[in-house]
Amino acid sequence: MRKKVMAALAATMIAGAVAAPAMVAAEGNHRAAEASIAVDLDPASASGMRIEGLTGDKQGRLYTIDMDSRRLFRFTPGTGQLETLTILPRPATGMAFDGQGNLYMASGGGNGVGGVILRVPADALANGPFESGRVATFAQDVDGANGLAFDRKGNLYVSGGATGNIYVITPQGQRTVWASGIAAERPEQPITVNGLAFGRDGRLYIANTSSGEINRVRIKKDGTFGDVERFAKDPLLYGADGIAFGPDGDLYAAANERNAIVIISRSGKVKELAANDNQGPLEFPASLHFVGDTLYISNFDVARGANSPNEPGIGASIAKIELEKKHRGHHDKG
Ligand SMILES: [Ca+2]
Ligand SMILES: [Ca+2]
Repeated sequence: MRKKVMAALAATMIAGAVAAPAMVAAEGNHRAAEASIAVDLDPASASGMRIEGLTGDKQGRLYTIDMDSRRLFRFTPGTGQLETLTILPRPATGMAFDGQGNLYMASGGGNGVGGVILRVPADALANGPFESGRVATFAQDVDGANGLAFDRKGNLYVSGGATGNIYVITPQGQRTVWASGIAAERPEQPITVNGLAFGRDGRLYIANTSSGEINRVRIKKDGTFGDVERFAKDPLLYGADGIAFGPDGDLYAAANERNAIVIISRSGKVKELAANDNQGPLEFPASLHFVGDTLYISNFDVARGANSPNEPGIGASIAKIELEKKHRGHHDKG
C-alpha cells in the first residue's frame, strides 16, 4: 500500500516537473486559498457596474472606479466604510499613487478619443467627497492607457493595452513612448501590455493578457529600455491582467478570463492560488493590491471565459485573499 502511494507520488512529480507546470497547483502541498468578498459595490444588483482599477493609499484605504457612472470609490477595510468621492470627467481603469499621495488614473480612450492620465492631488483626498474640478489631466497622447506603475524616481509607466506601447511620463508630465514589440497570440484577445509592476530587482514586469505571459525589462540609467525577457508563460496566465508583488517577493497575477489568481515564483514557476466558476467570489478579477498579507482584488465581472455568463455571483466588488504564512517560504526561491 505504502509502496503504491510512493510510486504514484513519484510519477506525479515527474509528470509535473517535465510536462506540465499547471500540475504544480493541483498536485502540490498547497491548499487552494479562499477568496471572499470584502465589499459589494452595488448591493442592489449583481450586474450593470464595471470596475477595473484598484489601488490603496498609505493608510490602507482602497480606491476603485465604476467605468460607466465614472464614480471614484474609496473603501476602508477596517471600518467597512464605502465613500463615493467624486465623479470623474471620463472613465478610467488602472490606478496608482505617487510617493506624495497624489492619485493617477489611466483613461485609455478609443473610438477617436485619445488616451489621457487623470490626476487627483493628495489634499483633495484628505477628507470626504470633493468637486470633479479637482481632477486634472496630467498627460495626453497615451492611447490605450490601462496599467500604471511608478519607478523609484517618480516616473510613471503606462501600459497601452492593444497598442503594445509602454509610455513613460516624468514627474513634470513629459511623455515618451517605447514600442515594446510584445505581440498577441490569440486573435480574440489583442491586449498585449496590461498590468505593470516593478520588482525588487528594479525591472518592469508586464502582463501579456493575450499570450498568457509575463515579460520583464530593465530600465537603463539613461531611461531607455533594455531587451524584453520572458519571465513566465503558461496557459494558467491566459487573461493576465493586473499584477502585484506580494510580501513574499512572488508575483501575483489576476487571470481575468479564468476567474483565477496565479502565483509566479522568482524563478518563473507558475501555479494557481485560487480559482472558481462563474458563481464567484472571483468574478473576472482585474486588478490586485496588497495591504500587508492581504491581497485585494477588483471584480470587473465581464461575461467572458470562466465568468460567462456573468449573472451569477454578486457583481462588481472587491474580493480578498488572506495569505497564509505556510504559503510563504515554501515557494521555489529560484
Ligand atoms: Ca452587487
Ligand atoms: Ca457575476
